[in-house]
Amino acid sequence: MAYNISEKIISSHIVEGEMEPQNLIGIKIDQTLTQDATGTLSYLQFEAMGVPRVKTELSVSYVDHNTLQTSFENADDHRYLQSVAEKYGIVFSRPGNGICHQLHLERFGIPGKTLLGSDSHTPTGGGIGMISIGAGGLDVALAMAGEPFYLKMPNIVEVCLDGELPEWVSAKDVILELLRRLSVKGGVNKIFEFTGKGIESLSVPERATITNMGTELGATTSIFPSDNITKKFLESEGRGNQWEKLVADKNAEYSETIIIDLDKLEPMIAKPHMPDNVVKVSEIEGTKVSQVAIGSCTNSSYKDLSLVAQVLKGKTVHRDVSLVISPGSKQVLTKIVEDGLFQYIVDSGARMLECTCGPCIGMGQAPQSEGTSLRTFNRNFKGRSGTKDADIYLVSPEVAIASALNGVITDPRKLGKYPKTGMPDKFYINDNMFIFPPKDGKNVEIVRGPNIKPVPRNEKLKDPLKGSVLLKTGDNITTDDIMPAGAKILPLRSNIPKISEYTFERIDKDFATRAKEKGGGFIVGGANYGQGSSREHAAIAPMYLGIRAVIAKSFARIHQANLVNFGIVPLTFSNEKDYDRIDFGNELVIEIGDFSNVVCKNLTKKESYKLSKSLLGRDLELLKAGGALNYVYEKMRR
Ligand code: MIC
Ligand code: SF4
Repeated sequence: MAYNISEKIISSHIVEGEMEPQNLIGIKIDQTLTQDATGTLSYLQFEAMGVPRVKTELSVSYVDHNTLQTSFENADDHRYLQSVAEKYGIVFSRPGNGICHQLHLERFGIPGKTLLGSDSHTPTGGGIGMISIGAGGLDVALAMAGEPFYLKMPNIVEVCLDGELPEWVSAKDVILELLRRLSVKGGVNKIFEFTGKGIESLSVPERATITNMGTELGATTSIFPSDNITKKFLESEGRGNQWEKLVADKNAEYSETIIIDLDKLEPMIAKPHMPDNVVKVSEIEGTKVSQVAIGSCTNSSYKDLSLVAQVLKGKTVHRDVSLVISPGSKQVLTKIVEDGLFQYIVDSGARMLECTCGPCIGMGQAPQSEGTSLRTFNRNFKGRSGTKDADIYLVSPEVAIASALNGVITDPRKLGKYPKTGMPDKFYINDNMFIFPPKDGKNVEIVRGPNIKPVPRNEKLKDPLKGSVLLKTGDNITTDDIMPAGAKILPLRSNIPKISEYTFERIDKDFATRAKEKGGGFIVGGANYGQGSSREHAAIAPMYLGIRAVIAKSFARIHQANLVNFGIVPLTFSNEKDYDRIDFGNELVIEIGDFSNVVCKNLTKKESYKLSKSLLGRDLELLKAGGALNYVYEKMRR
């Protein structure tokens, strides 16, 4: 049997089900990662499982999101995470060390392994040839407890990169082009596997830029082969012995093939407020810019920053632009210092930030009112930057830096000679910001700050479900819409009763109050409901407010799994036109039965609709139990 790369890794990790497209499969997880904003809940749930030590080959707990520390909560969370890591055998990455995905590539990613992370951009690891998938914190906790990870076997799509990227055009433009073609829904239940001559000119961090933003396509994950370029990267990290060749078999099959001719690609830009609102930079050149932000898990590698520094050499940032730069890791920062490149950045007037997510998650650097911010990040959802009326554009480092110098959106090809960039043969390696766990953590005491509250649980599924429509939304609602992030709300991630007050805050200020007054109810959504972040909070908070079901045209993968995990029933319309018939405030009764014939009676309008479920066998068990927590505790107790 000829296998592609994804099939090779999945078949060597499958523990349940058949590797047939759209089948439920369970796979063994070799490595996990968490970050602080989702990690606290993940570990609270892990603790409750009563497993003395993680059962994975490697689990890493990174602190990179909530580092602003405007009050005690974040620092308390960091302490909690550090103590949990020590107790249960998890590597702890201290704040300041870098962004989880960049660090994982540098220090821990291994071709051919599986990685599950409580962050939607975990597919960054596909750049080094891993099957790396984003999931809710509970699924990651289960993987740490040695349970398989369950998913629908995706269709494997080949993306063949022909030719070579022209100067001033880079990996970011490849993924923006894919987003332009396929949209933010285009990758649901798919794995994008990259092939072709074009991949030979892409270094591991460039590949990772592409797989990172496969998440914006809604993909399960994306992956590159493990070849000589991967080998060189691992060698530069002093990990050459962990390299293994991993390429698709000659006659491997794919569900479809997409071809991108790199030679013909131009600098691209995603306009406000969606990552798929992509046009050529040349089409909107000249728009005034007030902020440029370079960094995030998409574009903060040594390759990115060395380009930026060389362009900045001897120049000054435009007087009307604030340029902020956050390196992806301490290693990247050290390397640009060592090469003398840091000096060019500082001289230019750029503002250096710490090696964290920072502005990407709205932790500082909100743009000015009605500002225009160009960012090398992966998401430009309305309001995510912290300024509601700002326009956020997503670009490559090349476009970002050209625009920062000119004060207007600029096609970087106008800058002239392309600086020599590339990856070094050797990085300076200093793992002093990782704390490796002791052999035995039995006596470690877990430190819990006052803001850390137990994770609430749902009740068993009631049938029929009764209540009113508390909110009706359009298409592509993001988890940032459901549960916003930013410097004010993120510190409440470990406190569900408190954070739930902000549910849907940006769309409907009164949602939480109304939900409480009504004792819960339903949400009606459009297509791709819950796209974006993996935050479980977008499911737990509505659950805490009494939401019993979400009826939508379709769901994003991770959010649907999170809804099931917390016992909120995700239902879709059998006939999409029924979406138009249900209105805000309508009283509904939903008869679930055995899930084979779900009927929604609209008492207000005296009509009924047929609903479907795109759920798999195991999901139904979880829903009946009132969520995965109940189900798992029940199972473990038995
Ligand atoms: C994001 O980019 O939205 C985040 C913050 O990294 C999230 C996780 C979170 O909400 O904590 C993600 O992408 O999963
Ligand atoms: Fe951090 Fe932004 Fe990457 Fe999310 S997308 S992990 S917030 S850098």
